[in-house]
Amino acid sequence: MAMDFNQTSQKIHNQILRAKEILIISHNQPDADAFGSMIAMGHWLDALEKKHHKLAYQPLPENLGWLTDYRPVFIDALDEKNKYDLIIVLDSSDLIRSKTNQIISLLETRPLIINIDHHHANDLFGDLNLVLPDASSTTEVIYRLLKSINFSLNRHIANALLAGMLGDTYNFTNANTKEQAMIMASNLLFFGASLNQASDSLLKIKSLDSMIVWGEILKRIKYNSNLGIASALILQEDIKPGVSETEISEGIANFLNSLDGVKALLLLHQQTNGLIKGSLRTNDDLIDVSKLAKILGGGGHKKASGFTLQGQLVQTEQGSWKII
Ligand SMILES: [Mn+2]
Repeated sequence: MAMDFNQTSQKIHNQILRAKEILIISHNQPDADAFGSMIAMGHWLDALEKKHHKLAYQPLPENLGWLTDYRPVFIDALDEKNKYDLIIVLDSSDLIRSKTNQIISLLETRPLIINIDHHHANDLFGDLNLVLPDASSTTEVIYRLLKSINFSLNRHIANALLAGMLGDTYNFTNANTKEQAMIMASNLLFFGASLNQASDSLLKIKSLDSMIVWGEILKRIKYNSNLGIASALILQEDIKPGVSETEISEGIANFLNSLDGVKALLLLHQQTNGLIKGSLRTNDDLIDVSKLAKILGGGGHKKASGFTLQGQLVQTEQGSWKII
């Protein structure tokens, strides 16, 4: 490894100690790893008595409400009055997905940028880059960082780290689940994290309405047995009030990926704004779905990636679907 992990961790620690005001950012449409990373980082900065804000694109979803404590600022609240001298970007492979470029342009002086991530396509945009493509999640990278500088975890940090890792490993079931992730999980339990609460909050279907939505989507699944590819669609009319679309689409993508015989999964999700969000998943060691996502203008991990297309999903007379 070109990067010396302990040395970079030490440098990050030093820069944080030196900073006066810190902004924590993660990507748009945050998942459990993004939220867990921001929350864990916030607790660490609290322990160091460092003034900081977490920038939010979305409020914490209800199912993660048990994690303490998020207290974000929203992007419209930022202006040139903010004097951040350090930005920590989490779980984002570039500065665009986290909108960091946009935020920097609002500030008078360019702050130092720390990049902590596990995407193999991370373009190392930071002044300091702590990127571990073999880590299950960004919370695992943060866990290793805190361990390397001998920071003693508390229950709140342990819970946030566990939630992120369980989210990205889909409860220890996908290809991200390596020995290191299991060791980390058992250590987090030792520090007081609740495995029950974390896995319940990430996996259980929350309501009868959600279950009915799942039913509609599952009816339309197509499976190509020659290629081992399953595909599914989420239409706007599937979504009932009070049901979280992100939760549904993530849940469906992960669920279908664990189906026997499915080598790869394509999920197309019609959005209200004329866009179609695509998700790709695989558990096959030989398949890298991020290559296809990249061709379609998206990105992500080898095992889980996504892309966005302009268009509308419509059913043909033969019953199949096309994008117009
Ligand atoms: Mn992640």
